[in-house]
Amino acid sequence: MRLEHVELLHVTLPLVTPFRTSFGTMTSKDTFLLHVVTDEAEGWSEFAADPEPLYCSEFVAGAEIVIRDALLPRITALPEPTTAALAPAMAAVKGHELAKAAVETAMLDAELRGYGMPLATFLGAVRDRVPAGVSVGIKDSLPQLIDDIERYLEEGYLRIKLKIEPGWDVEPVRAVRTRFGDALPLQVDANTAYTLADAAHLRKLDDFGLLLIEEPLAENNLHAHARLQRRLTTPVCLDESLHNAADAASAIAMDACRVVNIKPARVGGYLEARRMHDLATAHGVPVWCGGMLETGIGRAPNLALAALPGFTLPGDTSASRRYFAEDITEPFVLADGHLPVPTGPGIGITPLPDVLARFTTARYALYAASHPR
Ligand code: OSB
Ligand code: MG
Repeated sequence: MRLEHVELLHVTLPLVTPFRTSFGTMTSKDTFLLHVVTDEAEGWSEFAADPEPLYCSEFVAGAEIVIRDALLPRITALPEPTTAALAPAMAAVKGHELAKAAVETAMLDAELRGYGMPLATFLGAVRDRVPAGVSVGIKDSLPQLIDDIERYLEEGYLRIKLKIEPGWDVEPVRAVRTRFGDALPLQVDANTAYTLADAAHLRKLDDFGLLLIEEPLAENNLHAHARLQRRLTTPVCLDESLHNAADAASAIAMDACRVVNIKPARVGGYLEARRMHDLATAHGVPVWCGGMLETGIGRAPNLALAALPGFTLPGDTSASRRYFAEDITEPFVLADGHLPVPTGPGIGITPLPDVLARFTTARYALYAASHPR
């Protein structure tokens, strides 16, 4: 495989409803797509983070620079840029997992398209559809929260995740349990908003039979999460703190988490995501696929990953219309609470050219081989 061209496309898609978390409010998905052209096939990926480094330290403008100046030069120097060679070639660059994931995923898409192989087949998927959960942002009032959840449940979502923060935690959980009953699969995500001093307060959540509490404490503080887990019966799940499979191994060994959120972008791509899945599954730890409000380009490969056997909990892989009035790909539509795993080669989907053109705010070449075939 020879890399001929890499193009970056800035896209801005309005969200159907503002998404508020403990770290901020998003009203649009502002990011970039990578489009690679090789002598075998073309590939697409989406950078998962946002213009500001609020969820994680990476952000759109920084990722552009690191991809252009640090990652692509290491890849174009390879004699053969097969997907498996990319992470080792990029390893000298510290961190920047989300940027590395964008590079690796576009190349993986192109390589698999060259073989005519779907990503789900490559990863070892055992399902052709995956159960869908939905992540529900912080609202201005409890009635508004209940209304929104009612609508999602009518649409068929099989699991609800509530975003929480200090001042919006026990009461919303209680209101949801009171209205929808104890059988509703329910979990919460704090996005690092608490400290160990809140342990006694978070313990109140133990009364509500939650599937898990996601990333309650500071990013990367496995020790504090282990100490919290000792005081809770609710399983702790880590998101922000796990950057690779080795982090998950440490966290599991320390009992810092009993569930793992796998976001392929956060761990540097689908190859590492599969290793994290294998590691957790070998330890009997359930995993589920997180999301970053991706367009169809980011969602399609997440659905392939979520079809692996260890993904025993519904993920944040929701339908296109939960995020956007119009997606840049054919929309993913909920059927019986599930989304279909793409069956075409590679990630199984490409942007719709007309829609992509309307949502694209800038595009430029990041790399062009001097002597393309
Ligand atoms: O913490 O899981 C998170 C969205 C953006 C950034 C971080 C998170 C989220 C979500 C929504 O919870 C997941 C989704 O529906 O894509
Ligand atoms: Mg999270």
